[in-house]
Amino acid sequence: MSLQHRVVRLRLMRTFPTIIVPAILLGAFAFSRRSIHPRERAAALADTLVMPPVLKNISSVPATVEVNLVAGPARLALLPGHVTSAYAYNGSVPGPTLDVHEGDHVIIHFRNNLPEPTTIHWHGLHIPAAMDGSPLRPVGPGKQYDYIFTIPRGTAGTYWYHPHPDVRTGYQMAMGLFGAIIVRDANDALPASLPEKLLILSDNRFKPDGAPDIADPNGSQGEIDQENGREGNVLLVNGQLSPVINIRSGETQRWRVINVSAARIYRLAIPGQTMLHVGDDGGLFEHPREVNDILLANSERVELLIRGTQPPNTRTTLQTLPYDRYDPHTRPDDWDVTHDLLSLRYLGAPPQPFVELPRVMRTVVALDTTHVTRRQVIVLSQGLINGRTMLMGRVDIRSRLGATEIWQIENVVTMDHPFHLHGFQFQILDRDGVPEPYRSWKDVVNVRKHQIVRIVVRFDDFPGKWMFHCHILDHEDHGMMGILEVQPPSARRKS
Ligand SMILES: [Cu+2]
Repeated sequence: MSLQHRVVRLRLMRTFPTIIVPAILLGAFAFSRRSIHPRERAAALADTLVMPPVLKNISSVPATVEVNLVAGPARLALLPGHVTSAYAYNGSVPGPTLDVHEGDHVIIHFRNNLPEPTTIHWHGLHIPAAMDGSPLRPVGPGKQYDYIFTIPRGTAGTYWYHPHPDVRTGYQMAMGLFGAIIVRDANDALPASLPEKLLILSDNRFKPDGAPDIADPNGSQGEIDQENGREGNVLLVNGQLSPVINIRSGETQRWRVINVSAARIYRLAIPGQTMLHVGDDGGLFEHPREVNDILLANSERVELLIRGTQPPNTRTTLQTLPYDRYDPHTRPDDWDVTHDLLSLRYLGAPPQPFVELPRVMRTVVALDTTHVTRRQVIVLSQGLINGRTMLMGRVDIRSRLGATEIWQIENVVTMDHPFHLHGFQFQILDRDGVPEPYRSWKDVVNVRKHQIVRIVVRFDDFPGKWMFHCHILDHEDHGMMGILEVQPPSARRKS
C-alpha cells in the first residue's frame, strides 16, 4: 500500500468512530464460575479444528513463492474414521493452502498422478488465461504443468483451487480435490493480532465403508443429483466432523470461510450472537456489516469477524440454517433442517476488552458505468445458458480488452444458480432492480429463482478464452457453461 493510501486510510479511521463493544457486562460472568484446573485449561485452549497444511515455498527469491503440487490417488479418511481410496493434493484433504502476498510471483510445479486428465483452476484469481486451469487446457495422467502468475496488487482475499476438467469436476472434487488460497496485503487494515481461522465447508455422501457414494447417473438418485446438484448428508469443516473452535470472551477472531460444496448453499449463523461481515470473494470491503446470518453459495467466500460476545464457559455452534434454493418438485424432504457445523466454545478466562476495528477497511472504487460499451443478457434455465450447453470449440461471447460491460443475468427457472465468471472480479449493481447495499469484489453471484442480477465487469487485462458457468458442479459438468473470449484491440471481430 502506498503512503498516500495509508494516509487516506488513517484519515478515514479517524473520521469514523471505531466499533468497541463494552466488556463490562461480560466481566460479571468471569468470576461466577468454578475455577479451572491448569491441565484442563491447557487442553481446553486447543481447537480441535485443524488448519490444512500450508504449501512449502522452495524459493529463496524475495516475493517469489515456488511450490510443488501433486494430484494423486491416496488412502485416507474422507469420512472421519473410515480410510478409503480418495484423490488428494499432496496427500491431504483439504489440499495444502497456497498462502501468498499481493505482488508475489507464484510458480506452481503441478504433476498429475491421477488416472485421468485434470486441471487446477485458481478460483477468483486475476491471472493470464493460459494459467487459469480451465477445461481448455487439460493436464493428462502422468503429465506436468507449471502454473506461473503474479498476484495483482489490491486483490488480497480468500480464494481457492480445484480441478476443472471437462465433465469430471464434480467427481474429482467429491474424491477430495480442493484447497484454499489466501492472498495477503502487507498493510491489512485489520489488526494482525486477530486470531485467524480458515473454514473450508464441504459436504459428501458416503457408502457404509466410507467411500464417496456417487450415484449412477441413470438411477433415480443420479437424476435427482443432476437436477439439484449432488448434496451430501455429511457436513465437514476442513474435512472434520463437528470440530471445536475456542474463543475467549471479548476476543475477536477473523474467519475466512469457503464453500467448496458441489451444490449445498450455506446460511451461516451462530445462535446468540451476530457476526461482522467484512469481506467477500475479492477481499475486504469498506464498512463491516453486522449480520445475524449470511448466505454462502457454491464457491463463494466470506470473511467474518467473530466476536466473543458471550460469557466464559458457555458454548454455541456455527450452524447452517434452512435455505430453499430448490425446485419444488425435487426439493429434499429435509431441506428445512438446521445443521450444526462446529462448536464455538467459550474459555473460562476472564473477558478481555474488544479490539478496536477500523470502520473503513478498504476503499472499493465503483467501476465506472458511464462508458459501458455493451449490455449482455445471460439467461439461465435448467442446465442451459442462453438456451444451449457448452461446446469447447465455440465462443459464446466476444468482448474487447479494456471494455466495461454490464451483464444482466436472468434466472428463468425455479431453482437458484450460482453464476461464476473466470478471471475477472465484478461488482454487483442490483438484484431485481434493488441496488446492492454495499460494494465489494465478486467472482460468483447466486442468482435466485426467477431473479435478475446485474453485474458490471471491466476486462482490464488478460485476453483469451474464459469460462462462465453455474457453480453447481453437476450443472457445470452437464454443460451449463459458456466461453467468453476477451480480444485485444488489434483482433478483428469475427461475428
Ligand atoms: Cu445451476
